[in-house]
Amino acid sequence: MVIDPLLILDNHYQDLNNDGEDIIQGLSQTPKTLPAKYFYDDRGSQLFEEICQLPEYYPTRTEAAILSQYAAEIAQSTGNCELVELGSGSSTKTRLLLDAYRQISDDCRYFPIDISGGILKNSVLELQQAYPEFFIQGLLGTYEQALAHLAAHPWRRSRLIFFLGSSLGNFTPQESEQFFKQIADALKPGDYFLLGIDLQKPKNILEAAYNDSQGVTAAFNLNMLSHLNWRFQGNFDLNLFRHQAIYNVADTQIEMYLHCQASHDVTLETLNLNVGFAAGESILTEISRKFDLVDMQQQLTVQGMKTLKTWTDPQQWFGLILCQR
Ligand code: AVJ
Repeated sequence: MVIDPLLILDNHYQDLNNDGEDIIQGLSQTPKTLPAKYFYDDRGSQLFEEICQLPEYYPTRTEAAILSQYAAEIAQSTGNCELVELGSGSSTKTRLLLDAYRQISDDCRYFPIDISGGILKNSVLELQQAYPEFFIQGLLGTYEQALAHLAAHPWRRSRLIFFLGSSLGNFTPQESEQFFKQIADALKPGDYFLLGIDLQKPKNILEAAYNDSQGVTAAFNLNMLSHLNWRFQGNFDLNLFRHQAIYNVADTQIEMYLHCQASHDVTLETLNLNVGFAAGESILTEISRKFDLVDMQQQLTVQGMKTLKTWTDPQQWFGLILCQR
């Protein structure tokens, strides 16, 4: 069976190419902010894959270790399911889950969702080769578009939505509440949600993970400006910005900044936007919240998703929560 590798969700290009309202908003604020989703053009997704291999960046390998130990138990707990992954990227860790589901089912479906078309298409083509018995199709779009699509396409059997890598950390508390509502809407009673979250830990470990010695995280952060340059005909000069990540202990979140080195103006032609930058001014490009496993279970319960089981590593650096609507 030949399956189109990608399904482009409604208005994907409109949302990403023509809109940019969120950029105008963020750059007109004081302090300036930019939405973290703009990290992920194809180059950004590539750089993120490199981050995942860094010695200082513990989340990916810690979560992968938990998954390799417990994937079979997760599959046993849910039984045969339609598998939907939000922000799948290269789907490397996903293989651990797909291997486990392949053991318990002979008609698996897997829908990875991502905003980077290049990486999504490549990973779907590879997975179709590796799992010929699966129906695999990438959904190209934002989380909002994907969850709206899923809510409009209920699956008669069970569905498991998974959201790994602590990508939830990019959302403010209000945004996560909204997001959990959208997840619940895309599930019917009895369906499952598997969430991977990075847990609170000492500041020095966290800051090292986001200020790596090889400068890959710095390149990833600066790449957001290149992305805006090509997507919106901008003229950000990457040499005028410096990367820094700090752990805000009070808010238990990493904050990634681009600090402006010299006063200058930037234009984004297709957004009709001209912005002044002062020397020493900074753009907040990302928050990466660090969570408490018990707290998170309570928040999920409030949204009607009850925890079935949690897993963590021996150091309790990362947690997985399986819940049911
Ligand atoms: C993909 C959002 C989970 O917050 O750790 C990695 C992104 N930023 N290094 C994270 C990121 C800097 C990552 N998430």
